[in-house]
Amino acid sequence: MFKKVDDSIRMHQEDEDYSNPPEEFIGLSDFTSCGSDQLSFRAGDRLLVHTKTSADWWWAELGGLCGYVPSSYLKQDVEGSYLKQGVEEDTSEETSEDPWQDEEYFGSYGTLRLQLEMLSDRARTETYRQVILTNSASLRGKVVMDLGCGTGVISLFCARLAQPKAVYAVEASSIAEHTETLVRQNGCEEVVTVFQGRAEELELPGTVDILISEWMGNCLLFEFMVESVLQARDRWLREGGMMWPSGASLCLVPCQALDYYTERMGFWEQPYGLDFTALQSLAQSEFFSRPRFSHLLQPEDCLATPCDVITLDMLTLHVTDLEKLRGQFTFIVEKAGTFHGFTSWFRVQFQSLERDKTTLELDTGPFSEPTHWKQTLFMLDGPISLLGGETVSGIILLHRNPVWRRHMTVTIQWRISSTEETGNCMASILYLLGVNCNSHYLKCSLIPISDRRCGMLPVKNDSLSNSPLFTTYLQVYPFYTY
Ligand code: GJV
Repeated sequence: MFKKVDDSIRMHQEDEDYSNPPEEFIGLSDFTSCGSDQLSFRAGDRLLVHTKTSADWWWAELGGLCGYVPSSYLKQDVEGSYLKQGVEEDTSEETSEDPWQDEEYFGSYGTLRLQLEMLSDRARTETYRQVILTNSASLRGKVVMDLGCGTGVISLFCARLAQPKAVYAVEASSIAEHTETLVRQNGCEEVVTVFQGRAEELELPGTVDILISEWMGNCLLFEFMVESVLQARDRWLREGGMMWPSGASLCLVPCQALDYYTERMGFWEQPYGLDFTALQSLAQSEFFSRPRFSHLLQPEDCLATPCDVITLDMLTLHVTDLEKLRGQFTFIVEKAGTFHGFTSWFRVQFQSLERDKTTLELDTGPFSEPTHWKQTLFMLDGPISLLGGETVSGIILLHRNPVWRRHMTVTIQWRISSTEETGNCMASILYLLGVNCNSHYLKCSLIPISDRRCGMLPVKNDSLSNSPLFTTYLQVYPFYTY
């Protein structure tokens, strides 16, 4: 049932004939090989693809060397082939596609559906209200920027609960047309100014003292709105100014997900007294190879104490840091249970403007009031029994998509160790934890757009050397929208 990815590739490769002429592709970003059968290349390199072995891995040549390369890292050399044919420079849709997908992105935020979802998330909205309320004295006379203000709720809290000098409410979607009206109807037009447009193109009268934004997506970073926030910070936040949130972290826990597992996998055991187990491997790849967004993890399904795997300081974080983020974890299993997967979520902190006051926090985890983000579940291929005292340790990698800038790939590489001989360490199955999530940035259902965005990213077996490692390969799934 568990198939080793690289073996299946190798088998295919042997069957291949080379009768088709190779196609030229260009590297979209650097790729470092993780084994002798892979080929490293740099962004901009021209590779000859001999065989499209699978959707994810292609057999290619560069500088006389051959090896497997991830297809998602390559783009067709449209320009080169056009020029070869003597056609003028390429202006096809292919190259004019927006890697930020702003039209779709801002289009979706122009609807009340998403605005309602965010506004009616009590834990979220109330945290921002509390931040402003508890800092109201220090906000007096300050200039605030509310980036991605939507309907303007945070700006209105500022104007109503504190006495800022000015609030710049910045919103790129068409909802901004209504925000102006709401500002007026709530009598805040003297203080709040709405700027309709992308924050990146904003022109302001001067710098701001506080930059407030609700930019967090699923697994903290999806949507990568954080890049807009960091750019606005570098351009408009005065020296010594405050960022809200001031800090953020991604949290992880190994967990049980018995109901979800039974619903999607167990079902095929004996529906209506029939044996449908032949569909189980299909079910597994269809249901478990992508993360499950909007999972509500029950506290009792946590197999260990959750931990922060990645933490970000919003004052010092650079846009370039977002390309690759890496975290480590060691979980000690607290009670025996079935390990079905990992669940992740985020926390953000709001440091007080006054030194001695406490930092407020929005925690979207299973031990806090549920939010509209809920949590994200990454299922294993199959359940594993764990005993109390065993450890689950490994690394998590967030790799931002080199082309589709609002997306990223999540890879979790892990192993189980125990003091006793439980057999877990000896398992020779290669688990494929398909945990990509080029996701769902619009907080909605998933439809693939194009195969071109599929791929696989191999992960190096670094940092974990002793016992057998459950190597995790990562499916880079198509991009989703609704
Ligand atoms: N400039 C202006 N408005 C923006 C920008 C930008 N660069 N990026 C996002 N928004 N927490 N993941 C707006 C977007 O239109 C929406 O109304 C809001 O910010 C997103 C807030 C929630 N998303 C999130």
